[in-house]
Formats: sequence, structure tokens, C-alpha cells
Amino acid sequence: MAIDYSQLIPNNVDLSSDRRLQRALENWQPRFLDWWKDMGPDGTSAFDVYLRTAISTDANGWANFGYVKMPEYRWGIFLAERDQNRQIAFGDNKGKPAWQDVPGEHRSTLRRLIVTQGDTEPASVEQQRLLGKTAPSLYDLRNLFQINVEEGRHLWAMVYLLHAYFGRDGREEAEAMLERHSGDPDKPRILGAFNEETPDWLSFFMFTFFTDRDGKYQLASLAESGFDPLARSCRFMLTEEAHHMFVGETGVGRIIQRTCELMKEHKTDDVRALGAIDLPTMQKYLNFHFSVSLDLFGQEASTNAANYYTQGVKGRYLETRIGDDHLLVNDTYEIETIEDGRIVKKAVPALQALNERLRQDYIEDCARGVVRWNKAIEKAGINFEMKLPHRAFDRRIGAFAGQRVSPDGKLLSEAEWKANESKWLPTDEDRAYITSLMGPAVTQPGKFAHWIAPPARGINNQPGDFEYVRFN
Ligand code: BYC
Repeated sequence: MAIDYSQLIPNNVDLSSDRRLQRALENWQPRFLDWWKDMGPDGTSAFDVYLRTAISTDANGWANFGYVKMPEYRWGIFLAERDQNRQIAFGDNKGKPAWQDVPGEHRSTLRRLIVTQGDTEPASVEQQRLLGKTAPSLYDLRNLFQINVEEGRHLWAMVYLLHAYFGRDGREEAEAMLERHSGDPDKPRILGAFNEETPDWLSFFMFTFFTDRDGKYQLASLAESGFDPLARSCRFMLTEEAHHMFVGETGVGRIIQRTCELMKEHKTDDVRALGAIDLPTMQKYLNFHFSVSLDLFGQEASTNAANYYTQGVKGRYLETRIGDDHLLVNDTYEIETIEDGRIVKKAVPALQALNERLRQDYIEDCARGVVRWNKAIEKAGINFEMKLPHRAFDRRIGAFAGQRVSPDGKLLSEAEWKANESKWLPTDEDRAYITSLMGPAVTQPGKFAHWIAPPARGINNQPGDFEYVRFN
């Protein structure tokens, strides 16, 4: 169904046929806009930003580019097309028609998953609220804003489900989405990574590479859900997620490129003296963002995850392409854990290991990105390799929480950890240095901050000096 833009809330769910729901969402809309003004990108209401807006949810008609003032962005409700014959692909309900409504027995589980997913979206906008002040170029500023409005729309996607399918509880949860805030000591966001700060652009690019990629894997698992409206919402959200990860991968890649250029030109490793970001510091930021993002997958052995799967509410990554029985009751899966002071592999029931399996899919995907960064370093003739740290490094959730483990996976004493921590994770001094590079936003079209290379091509093939943001 095409998106109806004539409505106050653009949608492709025939919202006007359900007056009650429409009114409830129209009631939530001004609260969302107030939240955007208070907690969204700071001081940007008057800017004209070259944004893409979805015009249809099919592959061909996706994007429409044009200047938009962000508070006027057409946030709305877009679900991927319904497959009338869709069946649940896994668990006890395998082979049954996908649910068009919420089964009573899975109501609280589904609500909890939708709330957890929804909560991350406004959280990331809050985390990135001040970055516009220090943007390294108009191109980057525009990408930040594109991500911000899309995270706003992802919140809309989950709020629609809460309003449409969870009655009063759902409406209350939708309100609470705007009341919790990233890093708020009293009402924090639900998941750890979303209460961390994103104070500079290196952190932003690492976040969009690593943490948005968790979004990809979680959304892909929810896109397998037996609850069809959730599956269809997530399918469409995934199409937007790809751009966010692109921003992360190319952002880090462009910093690497600039650093390597300067190392070669000046025949030195000491690029800090030249106002650039040295590769060891980038590695430390990578370590931090990777481990924080690994925590987002939950416990290695999780009964919650087993239940989600058995009930048919949350599947595996690309569930329908996996060639097994999709029940997993007789299968085992190897996880890593600590026993007798050592990291060991241990087979556990596959159903319980689903968080770990998804984490493994995620790690392999991250590793492919790191290979691409390393190719660029090698091509520049520099002898340095970026590495993903071991999955047990610096974890807060799961079997390795609170353990001292080196990036190459050795269990350490507290003293050994303390002696090396500053080599592995950003220190206050590193952070101060990165902050010192974040000057006033570079606003001249085609110009870039000293520490980052220009992109290979413009958004929507625009020329290098395109005016992506007009400040008015
Ligand atoms: N922080 O059995 P477990 C995105 C809790 S990102 C705090 O492993 P489960 C985006 C857990 O809630 C994608 N608490 O739990 C990216 C549980 O609590 P209870 C977000 C945590 O349920 C960038 C307890 O520990 N989407 O979209 O199997 C920008 C036991 O753990 C954490 C989703 O996450 C943590 N890191 O797994 C914008 C999908 N980890 O029951 C957006 C929906 C675990 O003891 N969520 N806990 O009170 C889920 O599928 C699951 O809730 C989780 C946790 C995978 C997160």
C-alpha cells in the first residue's frame, strides 16, 4: 500500500479507518515534537537539511531527496508489504499462519521486546544531540541529521505497534519512551550502551558502525517474528539501518585514510602533532564501542531467548535461510564461558544459546568491516592492523561481566589489567585530545576538518561542494 502523505501522520496502514487509534497517535504526536525540540539535535529547527524521505516501502520507490526543516520531517508509520501467506518459521508455532494480532499468552513478552527496541531509538538521538556543533563538514552534518530523523521514525514504528495492539498499557509505554532519557540517573534508557555519551565524531562513527549494527541484527531477528505487524515494521526499518552503518564504516574509514596520508607525507607515527587521530587511539575507541555493543546481545545462555524462540516471537538472523528443523530442541551450541579460572568452550542447549549465536553473526559482520579498514591501511603502505578484541574483553553483561580479560583473550589479575588498561581503552587524556580536535562545525560547502578525508562520493551523487545544510 502506498504511503498516504495527505494525513497528519503519513502512513501505509490505513490509519484513517481507525479513528480511535488515529486520535491516540495524533495525541502522542505533539509530545514527540516537544521531545524532539528539547532532546533532539540542538538549535537546528530552522535549518534546511537535504534529507531523504520514504515515499513508498517497495524497493524501487524508496527515497525522495529534498530540503526539509527537521521538525517538519514527515515522521510516520510504514510497514513493509504484507505477505498474505506468511507462516511462522520456527518454534512451537512453526507452520501456523503469522499472527495479525497479539496472542494473549505472548502479550507481555512482545510488549517488552517492542519497548526495549523502541527505547533505543530516541536514546541514540539524545546521545547525538550536540554533535552538530562540531560537525567536520556539511556532508557529515547532513548524515547525522538523516540518522536522527530516521531514529525518530523508528520510535514511531514501535509506538504505533504499542498503540495499535497493546491498549492502555501500550499507550503508557509510549509515553514512557519520551520520559526516560539517555544517561538520566533517575530514568535512564533500558540498555547499557544507550546511556553512554557520544561526545565526539570518532565516537559517533564507532557508534554507528558497532551499535547500529546491533540494531541490524536485533531488527533482523524481530523481522522473523510470528507477530506479523512487528515483522513488517522491522523489515522496513532495516532498509534505513543500512545507511547508518555506511556512515559509521566510511566515517572511520575516512579518518583512517587521513591519518595514513599524514603518516606517509610526514614520515611519522606521531600524527597528533599534526592534528590528526593516531591509529592506536582509534583502536582504543574500537575496543570500547565493540565491547559495549556486545553487551547488547544479552546473556550467553538465556532462558528468555529460548522462550522468545519457542514461542515464535523472536527468531534467528535470516531464520528462513537456515537449513535445520527450526525447533532446536535436540541441538547444542558451543558458547565460551569461564570455568576454573579459564575461558573454556562449553556445549549448551542451542535454544538457550540464541543470544550468543546472534552475537557470533554480529561479530563476523563487524570483522568484515575491520578487514576493509585494514585493506586501506595496507594500501597506504602503513604497518598497522586494527583488531576486534576478544568477546570477553571489558564486558558488563553475561559470563564475562566484571572479569579482567585482555583484548587477545587472556584472563588477567586486577594488577595486570590496571597496568595495561590505558593501552586498551580510551583514557581521559585520549578523550580530551579527541575533544580538542572537535572545533566549531565546518560549514563551508566542500570543506572538511583537518583530521578526516572527504567521502568518495556525495549523497545522491551530489558534487563535492554541495550545500547539504542551509543554516538560514
Ligand atoms: N543492558 O536473558 P538475558 C538499535 C537484561 S539496537 C541492560 O540475556 P534477553 C539501535 C535483560 O533485559 C537494538 N540490561 O535477556 C542501535 C534481562 O532482564 P530481566 C535494540 C540488559 O532478554 C543504534 C537480563 O539482563 N533492540 O536498534 O535474552 C541506534 C537477563 O538477560 C542488557 C533490541 O535489543 C544490557 N545490555 O536479552 C538506534 C531487541 N542485556 O529479564 C537503535 C529487543 C540484557 O532479568 N531486546 N539485559 O529483567 C531483546 O531482544 C532482549 O531484550 C535483549 C536481552 C537481547 C536486549
